[in-house]
Amino acid sequence: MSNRTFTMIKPDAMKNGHAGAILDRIIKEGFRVVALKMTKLSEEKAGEFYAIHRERPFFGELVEFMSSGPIIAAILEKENAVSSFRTLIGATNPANADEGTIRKLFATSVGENAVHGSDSDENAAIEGAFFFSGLEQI
Ligand code: RTP
Ligand code: MG
Repeated sequence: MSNRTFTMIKPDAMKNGHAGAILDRIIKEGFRVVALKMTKLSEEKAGEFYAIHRERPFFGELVEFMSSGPIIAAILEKENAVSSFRTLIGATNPANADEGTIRKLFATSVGENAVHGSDSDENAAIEGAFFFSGLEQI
């Protein structure tokens, strides 16, 4: 099992001023920041990142939302990083997220849900490499 995952602080959380609190929480939960940057996705890049969802009814909205403003992308390290981070962020729909999870605290809706977390070790590696070169991973 790999010890790395990939996350994004999504445009809603950036716009609502939650980026600092989210990063603080992630670090306090024991994740080490391996790489981090603020950037803005074009529609094309957002579509490429979420290509797995291109047949889903929400794909257009997702691409529009994810390219609507700046994001923070980061690679994180911790034991069982992928599952541990998904527990920390909570369910996709904040209405179903456990108390105290990042999405419960900071998400707006099922579409605008504050953070991304990789769903497998394989995708964590692919998604990390989408944003960061090897030299940028400390
Ligand atoms: P993520 O990939 O962003 O960490 O979220 P997730 O695994 O919890 O959820 P996933 O099924 O992978 O969906 C990716 C993102 O698409 C948006 N979404 N909108 N309107 C909708 O019903 C709907 N469903 C999903 C969300 O932004 C979700 O995080
Ligand atoms: Mg997902």
